Order: sequence, then structure tokens, then C-alpha cells
Amino acid sequence: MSETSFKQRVFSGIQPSGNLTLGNYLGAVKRFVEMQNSGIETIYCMVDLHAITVWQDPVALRNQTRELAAAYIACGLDPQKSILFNQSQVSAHAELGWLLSCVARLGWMNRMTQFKDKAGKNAEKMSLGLYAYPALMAADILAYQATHVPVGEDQKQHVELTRDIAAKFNHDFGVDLFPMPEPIIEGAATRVMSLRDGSKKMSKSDPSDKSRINMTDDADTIASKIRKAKTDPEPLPSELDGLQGRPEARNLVNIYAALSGVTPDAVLAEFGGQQFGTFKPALAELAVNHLAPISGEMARLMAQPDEIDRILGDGAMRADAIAAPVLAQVKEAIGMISSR
Ligand code: AQP
Repeated sequence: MSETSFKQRVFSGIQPSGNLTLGNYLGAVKRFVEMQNSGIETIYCMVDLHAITVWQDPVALRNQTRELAAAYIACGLDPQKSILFNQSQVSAHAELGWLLSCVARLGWMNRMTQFKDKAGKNAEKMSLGLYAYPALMAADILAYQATHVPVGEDQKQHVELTRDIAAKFNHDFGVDLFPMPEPIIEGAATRVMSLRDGSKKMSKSDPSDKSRINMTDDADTIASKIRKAKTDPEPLPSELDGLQGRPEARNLVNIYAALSGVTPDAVLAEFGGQQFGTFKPALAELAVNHLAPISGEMARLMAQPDEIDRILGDGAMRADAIAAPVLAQVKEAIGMISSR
């Protein structure tokens, strides 16, 4: 365990690998904003180096990165208060990623469930980068000596691996350079599920657009996706226990709770005994009211790509000023000569 007391600092990132989904928003970005507004130092990244672990069309990647920056800002991240930048502009990420991949053990990486989920039966055809992704994610966090990492439930294992890598580095080199970062997984929707299959998480890269709500979807599209969301024929229960074995119903209740800022119990107290024919339109209205101002603001920002690039450039310089000295200390600890 680290004995140094590290300054509280938040780091997290999202891949610009497609449209930001309601899952990314409720599981991650909403929390990013709360942490920013609590006064802690916050650093939020568009992790383009992670995005390319699967094929990205270069034109689309550029657009998706700007769109993600626009989404961050439209959701309430303030470039004055938070450092916002794209990962590839700060070379400490890639460099520290390599150094930490020499610390991480193959056995640890082999236990990562996200690789297994994403690779499926095609592991042999996946990029080496997809397999090594968690070591780069550890570098993202540790380059800033971040103490808190707001993420959705699916990223918990990667933050735990980051702690293992940090502890091994500190131990192997007899230093106290890295804190043990804490995953922050909070809220009613830490794992938003696909609208088509309650056993799969909602994901940007799901081939079916109907499986997710994109932050850029218009009101009609949101309403139609919620209306067509898979459910069961039973009415909603009045108690949480009644959602057992009903993953699709649970998912919609959790989404309603997270959007309206109440607990799932409170949602069931209001809608228990009612059919989805009543609940779905209420959820659609809530989602549209919540998301329409965000997508409107995103569209406004996307009309000014130069301003987005300026914000990202400023963020990259501020991020580099924190990460470069940490990287220098890491190299020093490893025994690398600083020759210039
Ligand atoms: N369904 C989800 N529910 C709650 N949180 C979620 N997150 C992702 N999906 C959900 C959280 O969003 C943050 C950013 O995730 P990411 O882009 O780094 O990668 P991911 O977890 O692999 O997300 P996607 O949407 O599934 O992307 P693709 O399809 O490109 O792999 C993380 O904090 C994550 O927990």
C-alpha cells in the first residue's frame, strides 16, 4: 500500500469509437461532471489510442473525437475547470503504456473479461493492442498519479488491474511513485444494458443501432427505440425483488431512475402494477427532455470544429505539463539515462 499521500486527482476517458451512448452518459460522463463540480482536479480524455485497437476509419475517427469533445462540453464539462484533450497528443500515455506492459504479467491480462467479450471466438484475429489495452489504461491513469477514476461497472476490472500494476511497480523499484487509484462506480445505471438484449451491455460498437440510445438521436428516434425496446408481458412490480429474472424490465427502471435522479425503488413505487404501455412513453418523455438540450448544444459546438481543436490543444498542453515529469521519474526509477 502507498504511504505517500497523493493529491486528490480524477482521471477518466472514453473511446471516440462511435456515438456516445446513454450508457456512457449515465455510467461515466454524468459522474465526470459531478466530480468536476465538487472542486477536485479533473482530467478527462478522448482515448483515441484505445479506439484504434479495433479498425477506425480515419475520417470517422477525427469526427468522432470532435463529437466526443462536444458531448463532454454539452454534458457540463467546462474546459476551464477540467483538462480536456485527446490522448494521442500527450506522448506520455504511449510511452508509459510500454513501460507498464513490461510490469504487467500475462496471467493478469489473461483474466481480463473485456478482451474475452470483445474478441469472442476470433481472438487470433484481434490486434495485439486490444489485448494490451489494460496496460495502456493503467498508464493513462498513473501518468497523472490519479487517485479516483469514475467509470461504468464494465471497467472495474481494468482499474483493479491498474492498482496491481501500480503496486508491483512501486515494489519492484522501491519507490512510492504511484497511488492506488479507486474506481468510482456510482448511480442507478452503472451498467446500462442493450435495448434489444438485457444480457448484453449497451455499447457504441454494437452493430444494431436499435440496441442503444445515442446522445445525438432526435426525439422521434429516442421515442421509437424505447417503444420497441425488448420487455416481457408482465406489469412492473412494486418492489425491486420483482425484477429478478427480468433483465430488460430492470434496465428500463434503472435508466428511468438515473435520468430522474431517484432510486429504482422510488420508480417502482410510482409505476408498480402498470404495464409497459404506460411506462415506456413516460420513460421516452423523460429521456427526450433530458437529452434534447445536450444534443442541441453538441450540434452548436460541432459547427465550430476549430474551437473544439483549440480547446483540445490547450488541454493537451496542460495534461502534458503534469504527465511529463511523472514519466521522467518513472524512467529514472527504472534506470534509464536521461541524456538530454
Ligand atoms: N452500457 C454501459 N453502462 C454504463 N457505463 C458504460 N460505459 C460503457 N458502456 C456502459 C462506461 O463508459 C465509459 C467509456 O467507455 P469506453 O468508451 O472507454 O469503452 P467501453 O466501456 O468499451 O464502452 P462502449 O460504449 O462499449 O465502447 P465500444 O463499443 O467502442 O467498446 C467507461 O467508464 C465505461 O465503463
